[in-house]
Amino acid sequence: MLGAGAVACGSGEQQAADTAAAAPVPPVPAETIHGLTVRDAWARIADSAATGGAYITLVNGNATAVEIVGAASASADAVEIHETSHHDGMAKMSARPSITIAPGDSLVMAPGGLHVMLIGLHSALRAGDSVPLVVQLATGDLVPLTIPVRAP
Ligand SMILES: [Cu+2]
Repeated sequence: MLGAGAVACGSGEQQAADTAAAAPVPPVPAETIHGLTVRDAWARIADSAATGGAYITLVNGNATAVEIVGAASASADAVEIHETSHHDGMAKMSARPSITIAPGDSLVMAPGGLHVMLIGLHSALRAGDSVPLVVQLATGDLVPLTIPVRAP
């Protein structure tokens, strides 16, 4: 994914220390960054060393289209934006190198559809944890998010 290396994967030890005193994470209020309003962000509970999924809704309040070209997280080796499709009863995930949101449109991620794939998690994701995620725009702007972990 473009720019996936922009947020270096720090040592796993440091990550564990940073999250040691995890308090319950309150629901994230909608916030607007670079004209994108972020809603309903959450990450799925995951075992250590597994692949995780996160879901966000982005509303483009800009007068122009916004193109998402990647994402990165300090909690995972790599991040890809995937789309789940179904063929002959089989679910298949494919990476989306970019996604364009027209002015006024929303990008809605949900289980079974578009999602953020967290590849090579550095630690387990438990309810109440949070995951940092930086969404990268074609303009070079970054949308930094803190995503709470919960059960689906
Ligand atoms: Cu996926």
